[in-house]
Amino acid sequence: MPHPLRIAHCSDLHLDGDAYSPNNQSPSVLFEKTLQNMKRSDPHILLIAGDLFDSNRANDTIVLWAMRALKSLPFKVFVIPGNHDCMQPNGVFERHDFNAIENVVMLANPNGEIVWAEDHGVAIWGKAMVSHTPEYRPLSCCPARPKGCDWYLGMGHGLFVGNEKNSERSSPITLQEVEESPCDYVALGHHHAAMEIVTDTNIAAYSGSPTDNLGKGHTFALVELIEGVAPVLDILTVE
Ligand SMILES: [Mn+2]
Repeated sequence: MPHPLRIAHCSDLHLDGDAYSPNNQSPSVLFEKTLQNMKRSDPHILLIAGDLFDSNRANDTIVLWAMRALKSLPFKVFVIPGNHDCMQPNGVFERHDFNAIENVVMLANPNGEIVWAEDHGVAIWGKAMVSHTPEYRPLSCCPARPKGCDWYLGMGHGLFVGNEKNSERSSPITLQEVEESPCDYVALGHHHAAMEIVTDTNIAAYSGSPTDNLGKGHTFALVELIEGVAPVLDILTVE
């Protein structure tokens, strides 16, 4: 029987951008607080579901600071790009190799890839966004559950469009795609307000942005997966 898995999940940090916070805390201060908060819950892994940076022009100072912050964490970190920091020539993730950080895995393949946190029996699937367009479908073509994993997680950065099948919005994510996902949990990013998408078959969530107070405030998600039980999802406010 697989052991329970505790996942920390955040997105939309926009570290090099202007804070969306009215009380003037910089994104990097809020990110640091978020990581401290997460550490208290002792997660097995952290998922960052896009827009760690606000722009592909993010300067070296902030990028190197973020790389050091991730490197210092006592757990493995999985990152996908978002629309603000998508895979572009000379973009932030081309200039800086996050996969060179021992405990960080950057999912940089536009066609999607499965990576592993072997210690915890976890397979993680996600795609790297190249362009934020209606044709780009963050959750399409997710492979079936790989053999040998205890837990299968998905990551995606895009706009939830519910039942709208032919949405003209960019990077759409439909309810059907969530329902049909083979993953035990799908970590989403792009909406800055936390949002839970619970279906009969599946659970996905936007964690909300720790650096924006839209919705429930500066939030991140903590998810507990336990065999035979529905995932336990908590949206937590950064203290
Ligand atoms: Mn976004």
